[in-house]
Amino acid sequence: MTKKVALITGINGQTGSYMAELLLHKGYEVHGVLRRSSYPNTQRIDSIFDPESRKYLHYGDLSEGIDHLLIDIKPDEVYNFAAMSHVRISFDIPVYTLDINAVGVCRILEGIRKICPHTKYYQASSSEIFGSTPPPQNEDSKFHPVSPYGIAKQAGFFLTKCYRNGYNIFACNGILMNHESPRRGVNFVTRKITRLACMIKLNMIKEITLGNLDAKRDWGFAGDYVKAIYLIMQHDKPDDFVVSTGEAHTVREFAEEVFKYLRLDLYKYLKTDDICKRPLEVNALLGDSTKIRETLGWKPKIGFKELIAMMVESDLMLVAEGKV
Ligand code: GDR
Repeated sequence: MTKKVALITGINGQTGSYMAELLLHKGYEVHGVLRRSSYPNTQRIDSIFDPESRKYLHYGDLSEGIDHLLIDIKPDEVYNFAAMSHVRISFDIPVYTLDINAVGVCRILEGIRKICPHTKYYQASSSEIFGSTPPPQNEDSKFHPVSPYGIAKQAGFFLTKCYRNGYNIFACNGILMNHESPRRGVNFVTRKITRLACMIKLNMIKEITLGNLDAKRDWGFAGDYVKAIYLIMQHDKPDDFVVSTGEAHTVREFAEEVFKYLRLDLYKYLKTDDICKRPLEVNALLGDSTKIRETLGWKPKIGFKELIAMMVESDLMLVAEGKV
């Protein structure tokens, strides 16, 4: 049997790297798109793509599109995780964010339409599109994005639907709530907290500065969420699904739990600064993922406390070894 071929944009990001591992495990030939950087940016995938298999990694950028790769690789499935993924930074660079997160989606979908219309497409949509809509949020909830990031992701969502309905392309949206792991980037709040708390524990720093402590998020494990994405792409029809744990906590609760795990008193070290806040905030995200649970039989395995334990244990090691 010939292997299925997958192309993952943003393969070196947190979710891209877990997706690559899952698809390799399932026997796919996995190709990835990365942006060129003068500093090594493949740490998350170095263990799965040895120097020999580097022929599966390709330089690319959604500002240009990936038509050359669609032509050369002819993927059965494209997973689009490439994005300017930081919500606060999207207020600093809104035009770039819209170009990559919205127009970039259109560039890929146009490529698929013209070059390989039978290729399936997964769009990493985001719960950020619910914005100010009160929780719980599901597929029928209104989209009220409040950040350039959320607005761009909403455009990506509707472009995906447009190409599905207008051109019969197997194009799906996964509307994922926040998903975390030991591989999370260090400027997202969960990893910022676990990393800095471990540095405090090891007497390397004396304080941690955060922004809005009252925001609520539905935090799941990225490793569980890529299994949901895989099921979405293997479903008998293209569709859109909310992926979430159904449990929300405040940033304060997350930080308290991390410090408790490390036997530290958070309030001896915590500072807040408006510089870590956004001009507009999404106050509360709590997903209702009944649709994917009932239609595709997905459910998350890792809960809130297990996720924290996993991230803290990993950061204790990395910080002690001077690797982060
Ligand atoms: P989010 O994740 O914006 O929800 O987007 P992030 O971890 O950045 O923020 C979560 C909440 O924490 C508050 N917060 C802080 N955030 C950061 N980054 N740094 C701080 O110091 C800090 N203090 C408080 C934020 O205000 C916010 O309320 C993530 C990204 O992965 C997106 O790409 C993805 O689409 C969504 O999750 C779902």
